[in-house]
Amino acid sequence: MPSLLIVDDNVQLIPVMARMLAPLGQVRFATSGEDALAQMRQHAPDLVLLDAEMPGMSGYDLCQVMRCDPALDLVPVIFVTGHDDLGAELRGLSCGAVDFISKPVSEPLLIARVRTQLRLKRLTDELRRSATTDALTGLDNRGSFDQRLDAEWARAVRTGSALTLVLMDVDHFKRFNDHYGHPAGDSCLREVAAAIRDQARRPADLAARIGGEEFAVLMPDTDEAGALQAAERIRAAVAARSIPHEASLTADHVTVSLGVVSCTPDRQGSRMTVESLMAAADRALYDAKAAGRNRCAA
Ligand code: GH3
Ligand code: MG
Ligand code: MG
Ligand code: MG
Ligand code: MG
Repeated sequence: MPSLLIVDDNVQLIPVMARMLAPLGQVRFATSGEDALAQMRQHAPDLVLLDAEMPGMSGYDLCQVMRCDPALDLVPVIFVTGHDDLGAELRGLSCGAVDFISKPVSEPLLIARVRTQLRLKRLTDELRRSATTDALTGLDNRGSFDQRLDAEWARAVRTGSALTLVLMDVDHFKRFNDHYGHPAGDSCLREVAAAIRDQARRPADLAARIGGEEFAVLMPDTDEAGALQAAERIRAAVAARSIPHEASLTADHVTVSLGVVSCTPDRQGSRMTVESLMAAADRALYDAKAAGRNRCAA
C-alpha cells in the first residue's frame, strides 16, 4: 500500500484531504516543513502533497531539500496551494514538483492526479531496483556499488569517519564450474551471496557482486579492527555452508578469500583516493590468495 504525506499548516484542511485520499493509500500528515522532513527521514513516502506557504520552512524550501537528498529525490511532490497564479505554479515546478493543484481542492481532480503520480512512482521504484540489483544474487550490482563507494568516500572525507572496503573472491571457482557445471556454479554464487548478506548486518553496510565470482562489502563508520572481525565472520559463514567442492585445492567445500582495507580519509593531507582504496583491497585479496586462500588479509 503506497504511503502519502499531506503537509499543511492549515489543520482544518488535513482531515478533508486525508478522507479524499484514504482509498489510495496510507495517509500521514505533517503541519510544518520541519515536521515533514523529520518524518520523511524516518520513512520515505511515495507521494507528498505540499502546501507552499507555511511559517518556518516553506513548501518551496522543503521541495528543494528533498531534491538534494538521495533518499528523497525520487519522491514526487504535488503542490496544493491557495495561489492559482502562474508565478506560484512556476515556482513550485522549478523547485522540482511534478504537479500543482489549487485550493479549493476538487476531489476527482485530486484523486486522478495522485493516482497518476503513484503509478509513475511504482514504475520508477521498479526501474531503480532493477538498475541497481544483480539479477543472479539479488545483491547490489557493480554500478550501484561504484555509486555508493563514491558517495561514502565523500561522506568519510567530510565527516572524518572511517570507511572499510572488503573485496572477496571465491576460491578455485573455475575448477568448481568445470567439475559441477555452470548452473551449479550459479547456485553456488547465490549461496555465497546469501552468506554475505547475512553477515553484512548493519543497515549502512552495502554488499554487492562486482564481477563474476567477486564480491565487495562497503562498511561505513567501521575501522580495521571491526572490519577484520566482520570479514572473518563472512569467511566462516561461507565455509559453514559446506557447499561441496571436490575439485578445490584448498578444502572439500567452497571457500572465499578476502582483502580488507580501512581508511580515514582526512580533509587535508591524505593522498588516498577511491582508486587507491580499491587497489589496496585488491592487493590484500591477492595476499590472502597467496597465503593459502580461505582467509582474510589486511
Ligand atoms: P582463485 O582461487 O585464484 O580465485 O581461482 P578461480 O578459479 O576462482 O579464479 P579465476 O579468476 O581463474 O576463475 C573465475 C571463474 O569464475 C571463471 C568462470 O568460470 C567463473 N565465473 C565467473 N562468473 C561466473 C558466473 O556468473 N557464473 C558462473 N557459474 N561462473 C562464473
Ligand atoms: Mg499554508
Ligand atoms: Mg576472480
Ligand atoms: Mg576465484
Ligand atoms: Mg584458478
